[in-house]
Amino acid sequence: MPQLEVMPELDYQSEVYKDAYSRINAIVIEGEDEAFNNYNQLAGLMPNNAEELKKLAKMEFKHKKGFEACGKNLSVTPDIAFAKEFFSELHGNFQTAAAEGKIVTCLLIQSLIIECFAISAYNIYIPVADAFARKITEGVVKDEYMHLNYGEEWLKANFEESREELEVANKQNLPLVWKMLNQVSEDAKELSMEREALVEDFMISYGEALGNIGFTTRDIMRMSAYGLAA
Ligand code: Y39
Ligand code: FE
Ligand code: FE
Ligand code: FE
Repeated sequence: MPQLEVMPELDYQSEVYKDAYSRINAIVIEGEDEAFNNYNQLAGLMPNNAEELKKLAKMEFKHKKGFEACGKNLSVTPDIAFAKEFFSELHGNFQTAAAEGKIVTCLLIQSLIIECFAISAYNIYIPVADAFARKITEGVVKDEYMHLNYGEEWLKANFEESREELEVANKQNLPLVWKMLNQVSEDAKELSMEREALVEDFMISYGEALGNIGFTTRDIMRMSAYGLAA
């Protein structure tokens, strides 16, 4: 990864670092809050899986608390208004799908796209985080792999009847990820998180997930191409 090459010492107390952190930390806190709400909403849509989904929601709530502590530890006030705007389109798409009872679309948005986004961001953040945040993020990322696995398993078990909806939902939502990454890449860079490393890690996790649920390599290539233009 490019970020493992020699880089200038990070000053976690500098104004530039803290300014960037106020947005990245807010995105993570708001993202965890979205995830908490999304899994609780999915529990309502999937009564047979409600118990498990509520457990995932509880984990997301704990993550949110952990990242709030990371901001406090650096004396940073998270810019939550910025973060709400950042998630608004993805949030809207999830809400529309949930209102229509489209479980497959909701799972693709939360358990594949958002979880892969989280996994890539946390993996890239851990080596450059302050000691306090690193410990918290290491604990969180383990949970995110479980959440991704939950979505993969359900979609794999229901692959044939889900694939068409998955293709449509991918086409609609994957471009939003690139838009979001582009919006945040300058701030991420201030934290020593390189855009290319984030993209690479995301694509690996997302592509693997699509493969695990039953898509062919050819499908994955075609589906991954959406959004590259964004
Ligand atoms: O499932 C989860 O816990 C996901 C909500 C959390 C998403 C976190 C979003 C991270 C994006 C940060 C981008 C920084 C470069
Ligand atoms: Fe929400
Ligand atoms: Fe989480
Ligand atoms: Fe999660």
